[in-house]
Amino acid sequence: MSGFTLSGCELGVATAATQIEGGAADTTWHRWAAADRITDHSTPARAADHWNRVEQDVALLGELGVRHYRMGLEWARIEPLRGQFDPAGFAHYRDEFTRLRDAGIRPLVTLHHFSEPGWFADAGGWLAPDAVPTFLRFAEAVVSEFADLVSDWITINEPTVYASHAYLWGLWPPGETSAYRRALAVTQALVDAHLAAYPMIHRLCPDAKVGVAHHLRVFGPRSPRNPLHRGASALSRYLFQDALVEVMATGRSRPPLRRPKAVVPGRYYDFHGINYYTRSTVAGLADGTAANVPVNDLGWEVYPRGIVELARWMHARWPGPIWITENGTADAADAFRSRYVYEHLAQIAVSDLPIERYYHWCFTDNFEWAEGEGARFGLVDLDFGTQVRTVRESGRFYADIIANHGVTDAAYDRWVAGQEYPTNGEDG
Ligand code: IFM
Repeated sequence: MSGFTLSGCELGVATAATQIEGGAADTTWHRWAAADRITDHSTPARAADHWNRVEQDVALLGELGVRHYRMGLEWARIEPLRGQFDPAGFAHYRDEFTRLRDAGIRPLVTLHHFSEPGWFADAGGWLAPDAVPTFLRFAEAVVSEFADLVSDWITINEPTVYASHAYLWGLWPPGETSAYRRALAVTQALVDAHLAAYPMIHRLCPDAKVGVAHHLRVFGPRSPRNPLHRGASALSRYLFQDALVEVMATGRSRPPLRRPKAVVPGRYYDFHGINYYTRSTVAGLADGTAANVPVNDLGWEVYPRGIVELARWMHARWPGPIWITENGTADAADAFRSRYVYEHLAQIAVSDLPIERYYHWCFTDNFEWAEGEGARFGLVDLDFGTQVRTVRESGRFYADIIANHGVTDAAYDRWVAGQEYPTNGEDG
């Protein structure tokens, strides 16, 4: 297969507020950077300075022909002090949504994407007894304010990634390690937040489409014949995603997660958001990567079939539209991103699943959390020092796919044919 048509799947790009906006705000991540916890000592105060460049970035989205844009709202900019909402924060995002709408670009808005106001963290973060109502008050204020401009909402981004990085691996604020009970309690709070936000958003915005953006991986045993590896792989998958997806989609308990008392089991999604990047090869409790496989700059295996394997798993259990809310790769040299895009979209093109949208991560290079500025996920190259944006060849390829509703043979020859992935060698 070289060229293909994508029918029924619309293409967009994704971002998150803390990763692109820049500027001063009292968020958990600005504090984390101030404590020098970012690998390359960078800070979200720089990022892509999007806060001051909305006009320029919306124009760039338009140049690329993008019609769907996933973005986040920085909670600390809207509610800088507990219970005190800032009209300037609302006005800024209203201006951004209006510009997007005027340019014919439909926003998909994430309410929680790894970052919270400092005051929320000071009160105990998601472990505080009133964390969920506090988040819901913010969510209600936002949805009421923007219901005329936004109808596509993501409540929570990647709950298990958030809980594990922050409470098990010590990599993200508050930096706890092996705090299993607290990781579980935080995950439960995020579940509760979604299950309460879902009906609330529909009450405020009857035409809304609401879902969670789940980080899903393919899990496989390092040695398929080793029963310990098989068991560890199944357990990892269950704990990382199976139980979580079930509870958030249906409101039913699935140990170790439970249904909140006030929740009636039912359907708590209008679409399934899947953030898909890689496959994990499991030999014990820690995550791993197979040997001699294609990998990106961060060592993540490139495994295109996984995007549809996971969508199929999800749709079979909880039927409904699938939105690939993130898919992309760290490739500073732009040496294999076009092939990555091509191979993942090719899987979607031949599948019989209702994959309605695909948002490429990321629009521009950005602040990649604990990795800082080094991991380059952008279709658009960003010079962080000068803030000059330069569309990469992969960005031109993506624009061509949007324009042609698929990959033409000419585009394949121009952007994909000559690209190969690096491999990771024997050690995995
Ligand atoms: O940058 C992140 C994003 O915030 C959540 N999903 C994975 C991306 C790449 O690591």
